[in-house]
Amino acid sequence: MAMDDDQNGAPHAQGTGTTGQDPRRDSNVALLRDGVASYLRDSDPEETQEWMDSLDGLLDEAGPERARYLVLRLLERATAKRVALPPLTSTDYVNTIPTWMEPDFPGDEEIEKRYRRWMRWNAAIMVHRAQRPGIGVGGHISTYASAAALYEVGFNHFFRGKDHPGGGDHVFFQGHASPGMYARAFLEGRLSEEDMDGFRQEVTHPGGGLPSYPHPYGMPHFWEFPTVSMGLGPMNAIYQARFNRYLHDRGLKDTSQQHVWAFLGDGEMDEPESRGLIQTAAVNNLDNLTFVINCNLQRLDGPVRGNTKIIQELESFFRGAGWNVIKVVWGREWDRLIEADTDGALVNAMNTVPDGDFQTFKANDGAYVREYFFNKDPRTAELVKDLTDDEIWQLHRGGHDYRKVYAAYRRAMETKDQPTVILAHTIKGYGLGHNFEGRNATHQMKKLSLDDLKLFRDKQGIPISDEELEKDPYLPPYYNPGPDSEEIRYMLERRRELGGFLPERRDTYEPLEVPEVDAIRSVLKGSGKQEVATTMALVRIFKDLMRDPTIRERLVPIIPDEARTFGMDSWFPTLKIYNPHGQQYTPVDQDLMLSYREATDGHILHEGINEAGSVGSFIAAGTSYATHGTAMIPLYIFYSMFGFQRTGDSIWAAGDQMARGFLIGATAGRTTLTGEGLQHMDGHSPVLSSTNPAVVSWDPAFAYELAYIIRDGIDRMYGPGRGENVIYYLTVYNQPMNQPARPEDLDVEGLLKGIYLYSPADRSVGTGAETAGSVGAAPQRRHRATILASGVGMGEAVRAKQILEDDYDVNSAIYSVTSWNELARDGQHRDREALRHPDEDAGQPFVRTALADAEGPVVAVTDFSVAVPEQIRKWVPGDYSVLGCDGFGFSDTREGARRYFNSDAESVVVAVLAGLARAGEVDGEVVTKAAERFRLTDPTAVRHVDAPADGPAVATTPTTED
Ligand SMILES: Cc1ncc(C[n+]2csc(CCOP(=O)(O)OP(=O)(O)O)c2C)c(N)n1
Ligand SMILES: [Mg+2]
Repeated sequence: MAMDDDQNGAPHAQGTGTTGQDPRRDSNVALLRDGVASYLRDSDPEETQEWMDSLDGLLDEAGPERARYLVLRLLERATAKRVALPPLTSTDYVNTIPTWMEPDFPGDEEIEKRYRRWMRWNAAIMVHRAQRPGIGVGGHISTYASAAALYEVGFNHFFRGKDHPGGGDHVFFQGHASPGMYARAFLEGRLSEEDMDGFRQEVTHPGGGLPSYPHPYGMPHFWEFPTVSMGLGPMNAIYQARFNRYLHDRGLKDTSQQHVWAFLGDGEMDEPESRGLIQTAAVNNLDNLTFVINCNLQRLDGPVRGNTKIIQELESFFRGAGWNVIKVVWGREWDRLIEADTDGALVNAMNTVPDGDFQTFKANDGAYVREYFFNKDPRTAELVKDLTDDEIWQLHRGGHDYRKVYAAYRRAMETKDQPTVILAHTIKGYGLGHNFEGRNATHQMKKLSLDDLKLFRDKQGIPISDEELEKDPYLPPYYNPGPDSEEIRYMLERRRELGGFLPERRDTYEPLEVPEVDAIRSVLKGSGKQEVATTMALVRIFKDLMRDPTIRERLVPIIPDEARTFGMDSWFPTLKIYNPHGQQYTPVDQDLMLSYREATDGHILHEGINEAGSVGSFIAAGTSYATHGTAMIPLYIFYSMFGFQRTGDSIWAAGDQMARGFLIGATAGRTTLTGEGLQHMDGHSPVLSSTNPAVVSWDPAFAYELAYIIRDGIDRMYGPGRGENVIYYLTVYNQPMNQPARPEDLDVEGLLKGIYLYSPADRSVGTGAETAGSVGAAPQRRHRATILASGVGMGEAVRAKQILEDDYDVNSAIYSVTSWNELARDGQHRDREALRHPDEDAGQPFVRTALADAEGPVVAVTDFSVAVPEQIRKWVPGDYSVLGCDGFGFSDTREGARRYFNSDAESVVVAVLAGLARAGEVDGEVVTKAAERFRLTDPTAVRHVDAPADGPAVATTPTTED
């Protein structure tokens, strides 16, 4: 297509270049540096041409390498002179910190090297011994072997322990490197040989064993952060660092000297969670965060990027996101060669060799490296002509060089306003000998042959004799010269100076006094004529609780861009949204009461559309009682469909880390969202939440139930004398309803255990606006039935009771089930106790006791899957049937959806009648007729039968749409 010069002519397009061609038609000119210059007006075309000509001349005379050098130097100079240039996202495959800028290494390298080798040995021997006959539980050797120097520089010179006056650092250890941390603790005297031999035998090893990976739950005074589910560590480290800032900015704790370190694998960086939130760290200027990525170029099966270069890829990625990137590619032995590489041939080779080849080099020998790396270019061959093959083999990678690693860490600590990532080039299986180093299978190798052991011992200089190794090749000895040796004394002194051992987890904090439930006035008295959904009630409850200054101070609302959906936007102007930069713009709604307010000391963590990061914040806040000794109460509210289903693994990690707090699955249920449809209709989150042992799930029907559950939850988590590691999951709905007042004779114990009698069979229950709750004695009927209901199922139960009473001669009792899951857990627990101690009375499951007086058939109704109430079947007396909502959700009215799933009042009525028929109390005909009357198979019938429509939405009704 011809270009219309008048309309599209680029303003800069003066001059015709050396070719005389119109530059607008020469893409090589117009798109110089990805279009960077294409929009600029050229104020002096002649001068421009002179510069261009000199570059062309240089290219002709000195070649592209020299031209490249000069252009890069110009860029460097321009940046130094504060000329605003777009950044380069990638640099040469060399160390970012030039040798001349390296600080002196402050430690004793020789001593540190000796005990680092002992750690490598002990870590590998621990795993090897765990493979002994009869145990065979394995472990990983090669990961730590490749990362030992990265950790040791940290342990000896950077990581601050819990006794450090600044409060101590938070270190996320790479999961599969755990043997190295145990090996260090062994040399430090924190673990015994016996402990080491208990690796991966947590319940069968006498006195308890060591967990495979960093699991705070399994080793609560050692591990602080669970990391082994790849991708969670990087993400959670970012949110830990941000939360540390949040605590500081809110004036709750001085965290200015607490650094967050995350040790990660290069393969791990493939996980979307590893990379997907790095912008958060840059946007928040988290210079209290350092990622150390161990780039051994391998993952489990083989190379991370065989054909290209993972370090270069990660450099561009992190730089692009605004991080400070430090590459530690080559050890000090290369310095001299790089210096001698005057024409850039060596750097060119480094730049162009793909990772797969670098891996292969290290699985061979010096001669191979000479042949396939240096000899590819006569200029690089020349560089090493005086080196022996052995000396070529001794050209180390940067991640194994203390000095280079130290320089990078120092720089990271000194960097301001940016998080730092250190990309350290290493060898997987380093130091383990030829059968391990760089081999594709090395990740999975758990055992060393006798020959491997001897070679490994020699390489690491371990003073253990051949005889000792030969004695029992399954049990080669550990090496520990004891606390009096020079090395161990040095090592302990380093830790003492840095504030104590790591990893270490502590959990001492000041408990919180929780206001009594009567402080939650607004919901206990019922909603009167107003219709209020439980989502809205929840917001009111927390508002009431926040009248208590401690609760207000400690509550951390976490919201992934749904505050308006849940009616929480009223918190914006009062609690404010946390932003380390405050609010530098004028909010568009500044004149409104509910203006969008950001502040440096804001309470709300507004995470954007980002459930994964929200759980990261939830974990950081919910473990603050341990990581900071400051109890905080995270309140993370989300679309229930995007909770457990989307971020279940993170919530699992929260349990492992013993987080405490509230997860609120809002707009819950499979029928309540009237129109939102398939991707929003959650019918199964309680099934998913039931699988997480840390999670206590609740499906309350009424606002007053919520008040009791939440108040007791805070007390269980942080109250004096309590301190349970529980995460509360509450499903709340957007369906407006009349909220009854707290019944006078409320069975609080039952409510908090999962079930209580809401409406006895001999009482009537109101369904209208003014009559919600019990309305007096019911007329005596011939039959009895029992209905169990939770959540919005309660509305259907109440309506069913009325129909049964009016039309079918049945008095029914309604039990409110606040937690099917807890009832089931209690039942399972008692059954198990009975199995284990047949001679003892394990007691009755609570649900069986609670239903001891239940009469007639029992029908359960829920807006969730049938599987939820089915959990308690075993302990429900008599005839039990369950109505729930299974299958995909869809968009339609609530009534239509409930008829479709058969979870509505009419379906409950028919289920009760069927139960009565099975008991011989009514004729089968009655059931058939009722089913016909209500047209149970026909969702369109709800338009014609007497289904109540929801009242008009009132001001307090949350919207149903995002
Ligand atoms: C989410 C997840 N997927 C898979 C694994 C299994 N796994 C454990 S280690 C590993 C390879 C790790 O490679 P890398 O991150 O490069 O670490 P390295 O051992 O090389 O340092 C894999 C796939 C896991 N732990 N977590
Ligand atoms: Mg790797």
